[in-house]
Amino acid sequence: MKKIALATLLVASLFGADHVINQKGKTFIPHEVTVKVGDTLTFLNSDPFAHNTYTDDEANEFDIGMQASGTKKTVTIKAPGQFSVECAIHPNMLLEVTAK
Ligand SMILES: [Cu+2]
Repeated sequence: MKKIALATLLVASLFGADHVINQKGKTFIPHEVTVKVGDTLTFLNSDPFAHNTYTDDEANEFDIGMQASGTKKTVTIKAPGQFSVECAIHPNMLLEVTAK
C-alpha cells in the first residue's frame, strides 16, 4: 500500500501543481484556493499544537488524522467541485476549495 501511495504522490507531483495551505493561529492560510484535478494540497502545521484536517466531500473525501506541530501532509484532488475543508479539533477553521 505504501508503494501505491508513493506512486500516486509521484504522479501527482509530475502532472499537478502543489498548493501549500498553512495552518497558523487556528486559521487556514489562504482560506480559499482554486485547484485542478490532479493537483495536491499540502497542509503545513505552523501552530504549536495538533490539527486534524478533513473533508466530508464525497468525491474528494480525506481525513489526514492528527497532524503534529511542524509537520506536512499532502492530499491529491480527485474530482471537480466545490467543497469545504475543516479541522476536527477547531470547528472555526474553514478552507473553501474550488476544483476544476
Ligand atoms: Cu485545528
